[in-house]
Amino acid sequence: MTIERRAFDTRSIRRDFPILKREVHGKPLVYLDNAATSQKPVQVIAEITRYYRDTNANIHRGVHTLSQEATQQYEDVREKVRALIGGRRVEEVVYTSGTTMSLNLVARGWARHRLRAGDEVVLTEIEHHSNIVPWQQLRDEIGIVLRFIPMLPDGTLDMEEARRLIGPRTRLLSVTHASNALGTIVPVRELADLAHAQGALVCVDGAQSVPHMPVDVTELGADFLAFSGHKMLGPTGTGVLWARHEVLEEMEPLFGGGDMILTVTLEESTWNEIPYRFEAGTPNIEGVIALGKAIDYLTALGMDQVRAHEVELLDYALRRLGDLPGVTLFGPPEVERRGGVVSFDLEGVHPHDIGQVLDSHGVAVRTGHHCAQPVMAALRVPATARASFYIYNTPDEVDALAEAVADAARFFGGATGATGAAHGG
Ligand code: C6P
Repeated sequence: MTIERRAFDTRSIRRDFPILKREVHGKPLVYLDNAATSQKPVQVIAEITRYYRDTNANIHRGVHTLSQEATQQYEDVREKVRALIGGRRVEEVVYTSGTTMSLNLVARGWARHRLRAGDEVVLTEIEHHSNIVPWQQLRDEIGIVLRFIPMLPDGTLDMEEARRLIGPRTRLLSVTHASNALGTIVPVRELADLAHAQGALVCVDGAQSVPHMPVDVTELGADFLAFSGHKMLGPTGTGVLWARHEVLEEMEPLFGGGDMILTVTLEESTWNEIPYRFEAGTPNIEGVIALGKAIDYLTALGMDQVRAHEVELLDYALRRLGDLPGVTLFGPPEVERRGGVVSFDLEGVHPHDIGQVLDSHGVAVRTGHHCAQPVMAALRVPATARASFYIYNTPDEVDALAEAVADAARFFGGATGATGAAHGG
């Protein structure tokens, strides 16, 4: 695949990430656990310090200069988020603590008040737990019905079943844009068109897409979009729920307290405007402001370039790992249909043991069920090993991964006679 490089220079990018200079077990760190959380550039780290040294104050509360400056800096980030995801209005951006909270806000703030017993919410088998559990909780509370679009053996969705499942009783489709466990990129627009044709709304879990590729809420057909700041160079404890203005107006606040009210008497309260009515209490001010720097960083690179870089690494990693005897690769074989995630298994070796051998090589990957147990059940494996890429990863690091996996195969004595790679499982 030919990739036109604009200003994408991995070597200079790496210089912005101090942690990449450290060693693990005497080996250079090869950080391939980016789907769990990304590393942070100096621009983001410095912004947190700058905020506390120069600005620190509570927001929306004071006429004094520090409070006004903090408020301005915090509010300016809403516009950056809006521009990143192509939202129409800045008030459509609600700050949360991360994708999990954003999805819970959709379930509790919107669905709990809008849906009734028998109404259907359509999910998929490849969701992260945070897009399953809140819906199960709501099902148990108000009697909604959950339908799951099944996964095919290659990790893509059964679109024929999707067409059957999305019907007149469907009130919401809530679906991941990119699977954290397999990398599968879901054809959200196609599903959204099916859902909208039935009058249902569409919620997109963008935790694994917004950090890695261009995402436009209008092109996606999303009514809600949830994502986390910490997976896109920003601090932990930051996240976003974007929703169409009209939909946010239909939502009830989840938490009551300071900042989310207009008036309070001893008898009753009225709510502030959107988005403030969903942001009760003192928020993660420095986190949001530093998230702004993370968005600046990604925007300067260009999300199309970020995606192109990851596709290049993914393509190389699939070939390198696929050439190793005993390795099974999960997820769709075509790079166009997956994000920068490689989930794999090594015959005869438990993923946890793979993780430990890799760690001894300085290679950080995640092993386990990746908070996607239904995916593991569909694959009929207890766990997988997962390497996931980002802007600072290099082909040399893919080589280090492949060599460490080959070492794990040697160390545990399995896999030697096994043949090549298979997709699916
Ligand atoms: N996945 C992973 O290692 P939070 O934890 O709220 O920032 O994000 C939750 C979440 C929701 N949806 C998807 C698709 C995700 O990948 C995640 C987080 C991490 O895969 C941690 S479990």
